[in-house]
Amino acid sequence: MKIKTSAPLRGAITVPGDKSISHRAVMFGALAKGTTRITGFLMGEDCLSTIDCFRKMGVAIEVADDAVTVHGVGLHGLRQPEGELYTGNSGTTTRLLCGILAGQAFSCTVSGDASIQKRPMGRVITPLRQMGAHITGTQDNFCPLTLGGGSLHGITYSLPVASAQLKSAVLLAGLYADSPTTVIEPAPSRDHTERMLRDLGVTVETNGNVITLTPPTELLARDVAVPADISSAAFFLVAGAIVPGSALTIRNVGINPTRTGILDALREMGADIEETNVRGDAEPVCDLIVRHSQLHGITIGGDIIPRLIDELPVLAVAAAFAQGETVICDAQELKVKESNRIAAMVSELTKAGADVEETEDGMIIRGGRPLHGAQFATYKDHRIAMSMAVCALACAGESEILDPEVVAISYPDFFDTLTHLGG
Ligand code: SPQ
Repeated sequence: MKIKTSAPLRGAITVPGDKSISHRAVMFGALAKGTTRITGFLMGEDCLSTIDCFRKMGVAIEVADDAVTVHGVGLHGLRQPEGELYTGNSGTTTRLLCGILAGQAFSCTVSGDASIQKRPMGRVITPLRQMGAHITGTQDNFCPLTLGGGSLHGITYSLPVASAQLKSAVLLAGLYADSPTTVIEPAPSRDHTERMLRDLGVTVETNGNVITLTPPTELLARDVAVPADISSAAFFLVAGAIVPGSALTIRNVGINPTRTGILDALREMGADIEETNVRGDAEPVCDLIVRHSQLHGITIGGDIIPRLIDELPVLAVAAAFAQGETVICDAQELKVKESNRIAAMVSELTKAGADVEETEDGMIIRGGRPLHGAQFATYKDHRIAMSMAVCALACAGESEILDPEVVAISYPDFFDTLTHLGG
């Protein structure tokens, strides 16, 4: 995919549905009693992997345009799949499934693509075993994982990393335990699991960083309207901020406070971002308006990291066009995503002429140099591909994004939207 220096980005766009919420809507709908109609569903490869896994466990799921209907089988209605459950490239599917499978009466095997087979699963194996689950995995840390049915008991577990997937895996196993389950987070991570389970009638109490789930007798199905994904909106927020003359509206974006670190960081860098038409309750949404402005460097670290973890690659792009130094720290988790996102961004931004240094837990970007187009690798990682495409818009000359099709994981129409905007 070739990308040239962009004219100003103007107009209004809608980005696809939230990936985290789409996965959970299918999973929880499958475990509920009754029918769940999901609108705004993300038809990306990751969420389709989730649908596929639950179909293999006997759940009837209909897909039409951006609506999905899940015919719930109840908490104890899943059936043993024939063969392995294949989770593709999706860490969320893999880890949340582990929590659910830990509580089933049957055993089955879960695995995914080459990237998934390298991502750490020991973090979910440890607490699920403490709850009584039988799990084996390659080197006790990697897929394929085989999970056998066991009777589970509630635990109190301090998460070693701020991870919504780990938190969710433990809470989902807690649905099947004989007593309440408590997780303690080092810093708040996205809380869609807690909000959505509450909506289905489960008692989930949050007190600061301590979350306790009381095992329910059943989940009651409720329709879900999925907001647009702020992680996908992030690419256009940065594009609008760095391409001179831009003024862009992004409609109906989810602004759950555990996801809005990107807005806080960009504003601290001097970005002009307006939130209008704020609405919704369980998952608040708004329209975002971004206008070009001169950015400056900041330090991004500490508790904000889990609130913008997936946006750090594109924030690194913003930093390369900002005046002064940006330090990204406390972000070791970036090394165990779909790719090592620290190494990937340092290498690709360097190709464009940026001054970037890799550190133990992040990177230092000395911004403000004029950048030039180059041939950018994606490491088969959707967020690296889209981040470098945004970078290319503000580079002098032409760039090429190799393996552009990887965007289908979370944003199949990304390049169409970019082209439509004149990028
Ligand atoms: O699902 P997957 O592959 O892990 O996707 C990513 C992404 O960039 O889309 C991470 F690579 O998002 C995760 C996110 O980083 C989605 C997620 C969730 O829905 O619970 C939580 C975060 O991961 P973690 O490991 O911090 O819990």
